[in-house]
This record gives sequence, C-alpha cells and structure tokens, in this order.
Amino acid sequence: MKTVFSPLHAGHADTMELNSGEIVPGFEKPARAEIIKARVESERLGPILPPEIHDLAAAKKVHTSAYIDFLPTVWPQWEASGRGGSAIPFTWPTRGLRGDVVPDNIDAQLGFYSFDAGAPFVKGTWHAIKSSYDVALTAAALVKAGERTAFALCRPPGHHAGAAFMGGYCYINNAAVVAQWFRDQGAARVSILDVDYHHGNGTQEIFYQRRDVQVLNLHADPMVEYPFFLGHADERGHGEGEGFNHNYPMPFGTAFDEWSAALEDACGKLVAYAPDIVVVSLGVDTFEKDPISQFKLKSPDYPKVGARIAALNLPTLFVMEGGYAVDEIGVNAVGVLTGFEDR
Ligand code: SP5
Ligand code: ZN
Repeated sequence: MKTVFSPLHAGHADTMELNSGEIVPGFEKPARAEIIKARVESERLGPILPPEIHDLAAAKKVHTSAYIDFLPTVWPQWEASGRGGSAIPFTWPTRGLRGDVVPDNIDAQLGFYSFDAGAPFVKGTWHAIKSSYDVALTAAALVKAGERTAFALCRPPGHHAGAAFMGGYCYINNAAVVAQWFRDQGAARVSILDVDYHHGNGTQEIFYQRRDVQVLNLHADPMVEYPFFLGHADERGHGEGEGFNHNYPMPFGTAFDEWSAALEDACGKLVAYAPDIVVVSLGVDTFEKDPISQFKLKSPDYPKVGARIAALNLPTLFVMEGGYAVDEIGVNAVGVLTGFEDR
C-alpha cells in the first residue's frame, strides 16, 4: 500500500490547549505523524510519496468559501495584532448572540469559525492544514487510478471540522473532501467509516441531508464524551439523507468484543448501501493507553480491524484522524493497514 505524507505537517507545532483546568502542550503534536511514518518504513508497508499541490476548489465543495478563505488569514492577522503563542478562540456566537455578522477582530473571527477552543493556530498551521488536504487528495487519486487502497497520512486531522467551523484539532475535513471528490470523479455512492474514538461531528454535519454519501460513526457516547453535542444513535440523517447516517455510541471502557460488534453492524449497513468506494476515518484513540480517551482496544486488535475492512472487498482509502498514545501510534495505525493487507 502506498502512503502519502508531507513534512509540512511539522510546522503545526508547540500548540497549547485547555485540559482539565490547565493549559498544556497540545496532544495533537508532530511526533504523531513522524512515528506513524517511521512505522510505515520499518514495516515496509510500501512507498511513501509526497503530495501533489491542489487548489482549494475541492475544499470549497464541502466547506463554505468564507471559512476556507479565513484559514490562511489567521496567523497574519494574529501577528498583526502583536501576539505570539497559540491563536485560540474564547468567544462564540452561541444562543442569544448574533451569528450573522462576521466581526473585523481576529479573536471574534476565531470564535465565529469554530465550535471549541481546540483548534489552535501557530505560524506553520495553515501550511500544515494545506499539506494535509493535499495528502488526502493525492492518496484519493491513487485509488481512483486503480490502487485497491492507499494511506493518506494526514496531519492535522479533519473529522471534527464542519462546513463552516474548525475544532477538536481539525480545520479542513479531509475525509469529507475526498468523499466529495470521488463523487465528482464519477463514484455513485461513497461510504465514510469513522472509527476514531470521538464522534466525527463535522463529517456527519456535512453529509447529513445527503444520500449519496453514507456516514457510519463508531465512537464514545456523546452523553459523556467530547464532542458532546452530536453523535447520538437517533441521528439518522434528514430529508433525502434520512437513513444514510448511522451512529454507534459506546460507553467508557468499551473493549474490542463490543466495539467489533458495532463494526460488524456498520459493515452490514455499508454492504447493503453498496458504495463504489470506502473512506476510512482512521483514528486509533480507541487504544487502551490513549491519554484523552476511555476505550480499551489493544494493539493486536488493530490488524483485525484492517482485516474486517478488507473483507468488504471495496476500494478503500485510509485517512489519518486521531490517536494520542504517541509511543504506540505507529504500531496501532500501521497495524490496521497491515491487517488490511493480510500480513
Ligand atoms: C481528531 C481528534 O481525535 N480530536 C479529538 C479532540 C479532543 N478534544 C477534547 C480533548 C479533551 C481532553 N480532556 C480530557 C480530560 C480527560 N480527563
Ligand atoms: Zn479522536
């Protein structure tokens, strides 16, 4: 399997985030992608290719133009306001406030285009976001050209980013971008299988009223886990999209037995939908030692996940999402891929 990777992710570094009453170094850090890349090499998964550079048209098919145009302006605006550190929002146009006027102030704009304080900007953030997007589209083109599968080693991740907002370490929704791109390239139906520990709220929002992209989400119950305000089992799609969104919320402590039963059910829904292509939002924050998560998957479980996905016997693009147990992230993420390749 070919991997697409860009070193530009590394400029998104030294971020800070709020965690349990403290400002701490961001969990979503450069070592994640470097360790996965090193494991791709040591396992001889296949060649590692640089991304082709794309314009932002494909991003603007799933995000608003205003949101995408905002992203590259953040750091220049922040620097012009005389500040360093991490640019992080702190005010949001929630219930009772105006959501129809975009203020001139950069702090206000950060809040306008986000749903939480979890998507910080530093100097290299925009170039990392853009490289992650280029990685996803380049890997998608490999599958379109006839590869059975490919690995988009995206960083930053994407599945929390909605049509007009960032959050949860995510800025451009890479999985949504490539799903739409496959549709525009002639695929009749695309399934997105999101196995990250957190609900992929952005992906759900983007496709919620559509039937041409099926969204299947396995995640921690939003009653008790981030992103809290989406991801319940009764969210099944709306209008034309009714019946094409499927959520599998699971309790803290879920281990592979119960988790894989949900995967099995999701695979049944996927097969019934008969997509031309599967996009896997590949998070490995379901791991027992993940520092911000509460599931109990073990390293030997990940190849079984890959094998189950391979048994769908469909062209499959893996798009990297979360996973914060950095020491084991390479073993776990690449474990899914070697399991898919049956070795
Ligand atoms: C892509 C992805 O996996 N994003 C995850 C974003 C999670 N953001 C919320 C982090 C909350 C960390 N606080 C956990 C406290 C545990 N005691
Ligand atoms: Zn996650």
